[in-house]
Parts: sequence; structure tokens; C-alpha cells
Amino acid sequence: MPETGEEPTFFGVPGHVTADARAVLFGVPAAFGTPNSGAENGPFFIRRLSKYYKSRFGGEADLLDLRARGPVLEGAVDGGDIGHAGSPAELHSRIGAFVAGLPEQSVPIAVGGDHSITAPLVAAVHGRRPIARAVFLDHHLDVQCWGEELDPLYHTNVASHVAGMLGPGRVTHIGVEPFQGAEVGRGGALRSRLDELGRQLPLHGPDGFGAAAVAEAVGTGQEVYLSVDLDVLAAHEMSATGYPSWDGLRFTELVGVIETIARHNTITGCDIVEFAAARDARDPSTLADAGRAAKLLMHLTQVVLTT
Ligand SMILES: [Mn+2]
Repeated sequence: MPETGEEPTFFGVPGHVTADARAVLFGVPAAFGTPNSGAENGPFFIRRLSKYYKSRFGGEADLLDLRARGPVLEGAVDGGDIGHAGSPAELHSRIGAFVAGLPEQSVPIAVGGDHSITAPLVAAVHGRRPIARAVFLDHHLDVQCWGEELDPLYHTNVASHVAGMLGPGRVTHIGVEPFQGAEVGRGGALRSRLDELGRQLPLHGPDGFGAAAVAEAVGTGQEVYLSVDLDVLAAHEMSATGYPSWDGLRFTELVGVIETIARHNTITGCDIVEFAAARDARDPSTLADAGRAAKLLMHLTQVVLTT
């Protein structure tokens, strides 16, 4: 992976937000909401590996989607990184201002960063056009079942913060671990918080992740925010993340789930979070995971642009 002086854009798309942009990719290189370091390097790695698609052609190429026989990334731009200097609150207000300032027809696609950034992203997207449902593709629930008051935003309670913004029944979890623990005596609290939140389509459900099961869990005809925590993938496909999952969705399944959601709903904002690696990591496994994350970003962007 050659280091050049100039930062590449995601997939080599234009590096500024144009008035007619339909998808705005941007980085949120922040790790305020996690005890682990490395999540701040997500945009760095994913931008670098996204060059793969055009690297055979010296960085400039027309790409074709073989499935639709159509163009790729037409209307996508890279809005750069949201600066993460200062406090979490300052980061959140910069995220809010950035999203609010985007052209009306464009869909923001954020690359984190740890999972806590989903909360200010949802708030900003919801402020432009009301979201009916947030879908978390995540191995973990990120739901707070301890205490009476909701703790300050952290990557472990981000779904609770999002649910608090959208109201009851509007959060769907897909790919979560089916066996969940809570503190002794708090199992009932977890169950009632989950009932309040919405639907869960865990790993190893009876209906798998086919189109019918996904449409049933997510619904149809709604404005949807999609958050992909990369640990929803099994560790053999994603170990460059804070909490790799022994078991999880296969990459192909994950893409299928995203396409099903997009076919039946309108995605008005999305993110890919929790890629994590040391800045100087160059081992084959980290690079393969970053390449996979870049490919997922490609799918997500194409889904936004073509459905
Ligand atoms: Mn998460």
C-alpha cells in the first residue's frame, strides 16, 4: 500500500460536494465512544483499499456493475473527513452541521469511527427528513439495560440513544447474537427494553436472512437509516474490529440483507462503523478486512444510487 503525500478519495470519486451529488461519502475518524484505539483509522484504511477497483488503470477508470449492466458510483462524491479535535459534543455538532448542509437530494454515507457516531448521524438525518426506522446490522445489541437513566452516549448504548430519538418500535436489529446476557436480576429489564425498541432478527433464526424474513423484520415503504457495525461479520471475514465475532453473517449474506432492505424502502442515511486497526498495520489480514469494508461501502453506495 504505497503512501503518497495526497490523500485519496473513496474510490477516486470527486473530492468535494457538488450541488447535484446523490451520495456523499465522508469519514468520521473518531473513537470517543470506545475504550479501544484504532477505530479512528477506519476512513484512512477504507479510502486506501477502495483504490483497488481502479488501481489496474493508474487510478482512473470507468467501472461497470455486471449485475445491472450499469455504471458504478455515478453521482457519488467524497466530502472528506469530519475533524475530530475537541470534545465528543463538538464532534457531534460538526456532524450535525455537515449533514444539514448537504444538498437536499443527497444521501449521507458515513465511514467511522466507533459506533457511537451513529447517534449524531441519525439525529442529523432525521432532522432533514423524518426516519421511520433505524436498522442496526450488528453482532451486539448496544442496548442499555442497566440503571433507570440512559447513560451518556457510548458505543455500548448507541441503539438506546437512537431509539430515544425515533420513539418506540422503530429500531430493528439484524444479525445479533441470539444469546444475550444481562446483570443478575436485569433479564426482565432487557426483555422489556427490547420489546420497546422494535424487532430483532438474530443469527440462526428459523427463517435465516432471506428476503421474506428481512422484509418482515424491517417493514416496507419507509425512510430507513442503516447502520452497519462491521462485527456483524464473522471474524474470519472481519477481525480488524474492536470485538471480532466468532460467528456472524457471511459477507454475501450481509450484502443480500442490505439489498433487500433497499429494494423495499428508501435509505436516507447510512454508516459503516467499527473498522479498527493500528495506523501502521500492514499485515495481510488487516488489509483484506479493509478491502472487504471498502467493498461493502461500494455495495452500500450502489444500493443508495440505484434503488
Ligand atoms: Mn455496535
